[in-house]
Amino acid sequence: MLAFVLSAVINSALACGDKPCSEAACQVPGSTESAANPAGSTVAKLKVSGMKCGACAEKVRAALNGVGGVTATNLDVTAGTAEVGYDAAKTKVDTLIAAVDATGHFTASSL
Ligand SMILES: [Cu+2]
Repeated sequence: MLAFVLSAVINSALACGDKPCSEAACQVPGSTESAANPAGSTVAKLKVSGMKCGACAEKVRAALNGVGGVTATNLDVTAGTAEVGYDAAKTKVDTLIAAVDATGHFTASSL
């Protein structure tokens, strides 16, 4: 049973790696991640479409964290939202949205 669960998790990660996340293997429960936004950071609330599992969330997180000036990324797969802490002197909301859209699997808009 445990091996099956682990296998499902690994498969979901693979499904999210190369294909759109409509794959059946991707349909595992998502997780809500949480990290504190540092004092002084600006917080953008985004709607993120296409996330179906924790592995999707990790892809979105990696895309957002790749933007210079991003200090924290909190994703809620169930709600389809992201809260992104960033340094407003280094980046802006449009850049965050563009980074998510550039994944090709997910799309973001301002909430
Ligand atoms: Cu997924």
